[in-house]
Amino acid sequence: MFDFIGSRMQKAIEKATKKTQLKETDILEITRDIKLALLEADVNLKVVKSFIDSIKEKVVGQELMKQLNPGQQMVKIVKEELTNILGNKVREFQINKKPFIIMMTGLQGGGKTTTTAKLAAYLRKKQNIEKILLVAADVYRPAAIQQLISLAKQINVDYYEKSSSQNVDLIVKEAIDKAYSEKYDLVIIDTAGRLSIDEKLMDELVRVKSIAKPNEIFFVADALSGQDIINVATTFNEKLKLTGSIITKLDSDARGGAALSIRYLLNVPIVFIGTGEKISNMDLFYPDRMAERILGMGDVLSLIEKAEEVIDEKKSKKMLHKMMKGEFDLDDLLDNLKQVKKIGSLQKILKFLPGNLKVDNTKAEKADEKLKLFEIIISSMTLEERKNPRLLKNASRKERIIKGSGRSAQEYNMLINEFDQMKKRMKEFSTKAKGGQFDPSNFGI
Ligand SMILES: Nc1nc2c(ncn2[C@@H]2O[C@H](COP(=O)(O)OP(=O)(O)O)[C@@H](O)[C@H]2O)c(=O)[nH]1
Ligand SMILES: [Mg+2]
Repeated sequence: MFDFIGSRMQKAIEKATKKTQLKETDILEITRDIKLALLEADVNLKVVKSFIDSIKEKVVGQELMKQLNPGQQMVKIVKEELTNILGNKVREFQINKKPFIIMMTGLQGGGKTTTTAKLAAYLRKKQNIEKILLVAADVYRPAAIQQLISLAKQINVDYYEKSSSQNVDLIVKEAIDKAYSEKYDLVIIDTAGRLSIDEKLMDELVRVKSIAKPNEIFFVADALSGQDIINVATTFNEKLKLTGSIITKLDSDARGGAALSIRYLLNVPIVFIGTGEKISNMDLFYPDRMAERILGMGDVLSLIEKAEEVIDEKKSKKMLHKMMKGEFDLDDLLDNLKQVKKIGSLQKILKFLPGNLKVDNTKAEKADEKLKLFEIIISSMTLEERKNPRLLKNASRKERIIKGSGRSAQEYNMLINEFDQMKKRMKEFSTKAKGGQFDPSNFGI
């Protein structure tokens, strides 16, 4: 699902993460790509506009261009804003009174009857709700009543139906009376839908609401719906005051954008999503997980968060200053190695990165081994030696460290050589910087 948004969105995101610097034109290009991806997915234009505006606002507000890893920061902003559009936090759903009454509404074929049964099974399992009554209030199509009965039997819950009558008001009233007198825990009313809104249907639903006094009124929206579903939902919301929506058929290759737009436009939270025809194919809706899925970011965000958690910002700034001044020593290197290790191996870090980044596993593995080796050797040095690498040329010190670390002279020399080269590169970098080719404030220093 969402593959269509996915591929385009992921390309935009990939573009962003690869940049070490973000220029204004980059931001325009990336937001344009995101905009196209959303419009292609049939997300409502108003929603897209507001989404793009809030991204731009944040990018400017956080002075992203001046930060370290601006591309990754941008990905983070996109994810946060998408999560916001989708409702931000998961909508808690708790059966807190008896009988708890849920009314299912929506157009015909959207998935009301199927979702009625799914909800019953879900709540029985997750919230230990035992005595459940499904009410067949879609009375105009005998097949619809039969469908509800057969689903109720399949999941082994009670149902209330009256095939002989088309008096919806009476059926609902009798069902609710039964629920109170027989102490049901949960009642779910499956109402009738039409192919489009009509006044008679709306009036009927308003009456059902006043008779049943439901605790929740869900609007069931098919992910396959086009933009028209927004008008339908608006009318349902005006007449019934919806408490939530359920988006069905998200397992299909539906675009989903229109149904998802309902959340933002009407401020009606998405509570559940349907992900298949089977009874168990229903999940609570998590805006953040959905955003991640749409962005196809894999675990990149958790990696960024982890890195933020682990890497002490003050420390890294101090380190950068030291590098610039040519004061970087082996103790600093050890510190750096430890920080990388806290996040995980280089291999793991590379794997976390999104897109089709080709990772040369043997290379990454070798690099990881080297990091480990360096850490071991540096750990065998005294603090004085780490701070003053010149001491390391001393033969007896060298011998002591090699013995203490259990590594070979070759490995020891490799570390010393690489460290020397590292320092040389830092010096070059720093000279360029002082020559005005590099402005440390671009790095937030
Ligand atoms: N793939 C898929 N099909 C679904 C889902 N929810 C419902 N359906 C199918 O959609 C069709 C219409 O569902 P139904 O519950 O009868 O809709 P109603 O007219 O609103 O009651 C049925 O064939 C269902 O099996 C879903 O989440 N995924
Ligand atoms: Mg039905």
